[in-house]
Amino acid sequence: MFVGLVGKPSAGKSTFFKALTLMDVARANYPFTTIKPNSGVGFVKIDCADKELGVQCNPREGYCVNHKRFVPVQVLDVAGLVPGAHEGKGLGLEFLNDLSQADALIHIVDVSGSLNERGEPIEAGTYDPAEDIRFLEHELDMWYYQIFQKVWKKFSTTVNQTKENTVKAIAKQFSGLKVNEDMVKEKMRKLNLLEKVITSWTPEEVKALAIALRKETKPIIIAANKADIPGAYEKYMKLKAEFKDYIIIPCSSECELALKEAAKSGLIDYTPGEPNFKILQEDKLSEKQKKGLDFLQKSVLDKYGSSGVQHVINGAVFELLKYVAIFPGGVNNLTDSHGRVMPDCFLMPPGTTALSFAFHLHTQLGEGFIRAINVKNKLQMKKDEPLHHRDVIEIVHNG
Ligand SMILES: Nc1nc2c(ncn2[C@@H]2O[C@H](COP(=O)(O)OP(=O)(O)O)[C@@H](O)[C@H]2O)c(=O)[nH]1
Ligand SMILES: [Mg+2]
Repeated sequence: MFVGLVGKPSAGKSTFFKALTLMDVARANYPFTTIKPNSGVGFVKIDCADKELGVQCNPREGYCVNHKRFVPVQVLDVAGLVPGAHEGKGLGLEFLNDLSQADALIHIVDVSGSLNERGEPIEAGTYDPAEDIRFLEHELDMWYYQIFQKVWKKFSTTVNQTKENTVKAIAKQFSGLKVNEDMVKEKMRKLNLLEKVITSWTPEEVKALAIALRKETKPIIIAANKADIPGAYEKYMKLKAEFKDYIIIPCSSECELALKEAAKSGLIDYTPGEPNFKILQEDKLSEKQKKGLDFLQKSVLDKYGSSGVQHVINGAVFELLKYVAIFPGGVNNLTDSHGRVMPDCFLMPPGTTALSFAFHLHTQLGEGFIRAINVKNKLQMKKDEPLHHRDVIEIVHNG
């Protein structure tokens, strides 16, 4: 799974990315396998299941503090998108194509209203951030439509001639955008296209399908960033009232970054997503640093409950995508062959069953599946039973 950061220039994408992916190497385990400079690893935060089982886990990837487990998620920082991006404005098409395989998008919005739609500074508070939400969605919709349009004539003719199943053919053709058969079928049904010969679809019908599939495959959560700036709170509240169906979370990337950096250098003790931090080395802080920390506590943490960055990534994975975190484990043994206690935690899509989880762990576990056991209550599970968030699952298998 990977999550893309989008937004206009200077909205704070790179600051958010840095705040999210900055790692306290003393704490986190993660193999550094960065392929691109703008791709990194952030962490979702969950209540670790180790507490209920009376153990202290030892994660192979990520970390666990006070039974709060931080599970890795791949994140991509995409360069700024401006109106007209889908037509190639500001290298927009290149940047959009980087997002093809993303499962969800975090839209970083400058909620203080100090930038115009191209990301240029203007008088603070004079820009309505609602405009950004509208224009970005339009660019994403048009990007999909254009990908469809480009191939449609040739593609639909071929499908018609070869009498290929339309749903299957569309899913295959656009699988690079994470489109699958179930989605295509559902959207075609809603648009009354299931019975219609593909070569007779109108451009409006092709467009409607492209947009419906965009919404499904690139869902968006809004990070109302720069919430620390005076006047931002009121703008955030207004945005929330206007976009009731959206998940909008106030955040200050700058605050999160400052706290993580202070924690990394040992000045404070701070766990991401918490409403407080503790000063560890008072004598090493300058007056300016003390004032800065005090400002962050009062104008961000006390006001919003946290810096919001952790809340945003958790929101993307658990609220927007409705993923569940699953721990493999044994009723009689929670330790792997290297002595690690509950080493793994997997983020799985909604609808994951005991059997599909077994296949995810290893083909052999899926093929040799006998039964699954819920380790928390020791009850046996049916193979097609859906798993729940924070379940600990033992797979009993042959071979
Ligand atoms: N006050 C404030 N400034 C921020 C915040 N996040 C980013 N910025 C500032 O906004 C400017 C643009 O940030 P950057 O991350 O480079 O934006 P990008 O172009 O979207 O990647 C920089 O000067 C940041 O320091 C925030 O949460 N609060
Ligand atoms: Mg940037």
